[in-house]
Amino acid sequence: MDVLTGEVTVAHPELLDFETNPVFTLGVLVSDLNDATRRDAATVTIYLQDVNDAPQLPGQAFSVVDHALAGTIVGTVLSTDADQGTHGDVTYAITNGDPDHAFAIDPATGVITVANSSAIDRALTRSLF
Ligand SMILES: [Ca+2]
Ligand SMILES: [Ca+2]
Repeated sequence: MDVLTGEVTVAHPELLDFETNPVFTLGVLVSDLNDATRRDAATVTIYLQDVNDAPQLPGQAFSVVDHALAGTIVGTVLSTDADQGTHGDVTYAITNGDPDHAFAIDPATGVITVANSSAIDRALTRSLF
């Protein structure tokens, strides 16, 4: 806070995290520059406005048996999102690495299933020869 103008600015942005602490209550003192005994104090409340944080997706590994039937559950991708409410909603998609659509991912739950059993076999064949 500027001593003369009273302007409140952000000094340490890393401390402003809505998910950690959404409200700051500051004790503020005003003093007469010529006579510090003439003063008043009050609390100033600062409410952080939530911003939509990006979800975090750590790398994960699953295994599935060869010749697994379509519909077999391979695993559930786990992600985190710091936000509450609709800003915490996420959707999943497979974007590459599966040209034959051997697998499917549930966009809402992150559950990966076998979508095309023969595509898994083809992929194995390709990698063997
Ligand atoms: Ca947030
Ligand atoms: Ca979010």
